[in-house]
Amino acid sequence: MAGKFQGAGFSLVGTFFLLLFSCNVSRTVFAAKINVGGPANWTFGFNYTDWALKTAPFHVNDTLVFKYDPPNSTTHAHSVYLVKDLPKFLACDLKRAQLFGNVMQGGGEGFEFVLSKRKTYYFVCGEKQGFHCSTGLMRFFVRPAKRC
Ligand SMILES: *[C@@H]1O[C@H](CO)[C@@H](O)[C@H](O)[C@H]1NC(C)=O
Ligand SMILES: *[C@@H]1O[C@H](CO)[C@@H](O)[C@H](O)[C@H]1NC(C)=O
Ligand SMILES: *[C@@H]1O[C@H](CO)[C@@H](O)[C@H](O)[C@H]1NC(C)=O
Ligand SMILES: *[C@@H]1O[C@H](CO)[C@@H](O)[C@H](O)[C@H]1NC(C)=O
Ligand SMILES: [Cu+2]
Repeated sequence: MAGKFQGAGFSLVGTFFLLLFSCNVSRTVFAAKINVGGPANWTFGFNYTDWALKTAPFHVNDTLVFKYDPPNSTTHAHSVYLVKDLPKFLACDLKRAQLFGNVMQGGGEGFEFVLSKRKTYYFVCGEKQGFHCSTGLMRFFVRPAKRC
């Protein structure tokens, strides 16, 4: 991009202002909405670590959407919790985990979570005392980057 504008007479300073401008645009317009799991949604047995690696980078103010059906006699319940740190994440330790999306909130348009801070978010499904998190692979972490 810089090369193209340099051809048009833009200096480094020009490029700098161009970047500033695109920062402002992306901040207000391009915060992305990302469906967790892509077409698989939020479900047992899908590798969300792999998904997060392939979907990165995430950015501050992007919205994660978790879609999962409410439980009934034939389907599993899912939920969305945040655990505090990497050891708890690796151990699927739900002690003092914070519930964000309960088992009913993933229906319809899904449960939405805005990555509003520049910090690492450790997401896990809290169902069956960590079984969905460990065996079901329903966990991933993201660290949203600044847009610029
Ligand atoms: C994220 O959104 C909040 C609220 O709209 C805004 O105040 C903040 O500046 C945004 N942060 C970034 C990095 O875009
Ligand atoms: C994912 O959710 C969408 C919208 O709720 C639904 O149409 C689609 O069938 C779901 N995909 C799977 C694999 O269940
Ligand atoms: C899930 O994906 C990660 C990253 O690609 C990989 O390291 C891991 O072995 C996968 N887990 C399973 C159970 O396949
Ligand atoms: C349970 O929910 C699933 C997914 O929403 C649906 O396909 C199925 O028909 C439901 N089963 C019953 C017994 O309601
Ligand atoms: Cu689950």
